Amino acid sequence: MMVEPTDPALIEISRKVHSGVRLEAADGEALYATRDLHALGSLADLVRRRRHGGRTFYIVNRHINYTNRCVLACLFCGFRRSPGDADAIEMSLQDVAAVAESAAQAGAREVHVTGGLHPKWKIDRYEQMLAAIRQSAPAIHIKAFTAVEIAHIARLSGLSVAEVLGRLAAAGLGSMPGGGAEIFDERVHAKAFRHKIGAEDWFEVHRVAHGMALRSNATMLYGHVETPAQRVAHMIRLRELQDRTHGFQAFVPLSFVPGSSPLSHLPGPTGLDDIRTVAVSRLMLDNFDHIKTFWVMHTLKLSQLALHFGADDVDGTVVRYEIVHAAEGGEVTVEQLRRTILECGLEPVERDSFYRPVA
Ligand code: V47
Repeated sequence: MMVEPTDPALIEISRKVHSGVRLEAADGEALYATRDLHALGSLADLVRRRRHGGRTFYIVNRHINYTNRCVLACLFCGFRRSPGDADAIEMSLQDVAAVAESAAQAGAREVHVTGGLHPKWKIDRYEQMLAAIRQSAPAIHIKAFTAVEIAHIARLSGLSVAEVLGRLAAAGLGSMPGGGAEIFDERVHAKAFRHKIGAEDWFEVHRVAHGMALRSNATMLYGHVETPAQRVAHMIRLRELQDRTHGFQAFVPLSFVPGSSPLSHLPGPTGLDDIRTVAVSRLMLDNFDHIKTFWVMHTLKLSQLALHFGADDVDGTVVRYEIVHAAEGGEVTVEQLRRTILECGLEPVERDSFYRPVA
């Protein structure tokens, strides 16, 4: 049942959503500003149900973060280590292969492989990593390497993005995660992650990937130094590329965890901000099929709410996640994920890496 808006600013927006008219930046900003949370959630849920009914997706997967060494020093990141640090990690090819093999034995369909920007490794090292996974777990889907890693591999190897993606796809890359987008705004980029590739390069990698029929996701890291207007502008830029390529599968809003990052003095987003961001993204990104509530950051408890505010995907079993040490910790079982979804009155659907239901 629809909740009628009490906030006059939502009345026209509500009309647009009901008749399928695309929202503009000002609408997104009004949705961020409203105190009428029920109407916001109700509109996002309407869009979610139009697309998916009660179907709610999860995947049996495993995240592998192969190194925390990184040439960058993004202010929001507590994961990176410098070469001399005692807790710098570099997983060997055998280690990566062994994790993939044990994931496959435990029923995983996908490994999500990503890491820091290693100062030395060139493309052959990444090809070997993919080949090692292929060999130890032949049936597993390899979703790997953010646009930031791809651009870095291209630069260190003296290759174009298309050449890198072509070679990695030939070695077993199946799709790409959405990381590294952060916030596209140039002022935020200059303040918080100056040396990382900017929006143009991030989009270029995804454009080339989509041109080669590689599907990818898109993220937004929110709750640090950006404004709501900059978040909405970020979503609109994603929507523009999606109009042209239709290569994005899911939007993944990543809730900033201050933890041990250089921005640890910031409070991080509140639960309300998390929920709002899920809902606004569902409403703004009218050409994205899926909105993911990444439970590692949202927690399973908040993810239940997010599933009523526009999200239709909870990622998966994850097992180990090194990039942030969030409250929820590492692994959840399939049973826990299904119970989380069922308790919401929704239907859990185990999916493969392309959102096809698996029996
Ligand atoms: O790009 C870094 C983020 C991203 C912090 O595509 C942080 O399905 C919160 O992209 N607090 C990598 N976030 C992870 C990622 C991802 C995760 C889950 C699913 C998918 C997908 C993609 O992690 C980085 C950065 O934006 N990050 N530090 C932090 N302190």
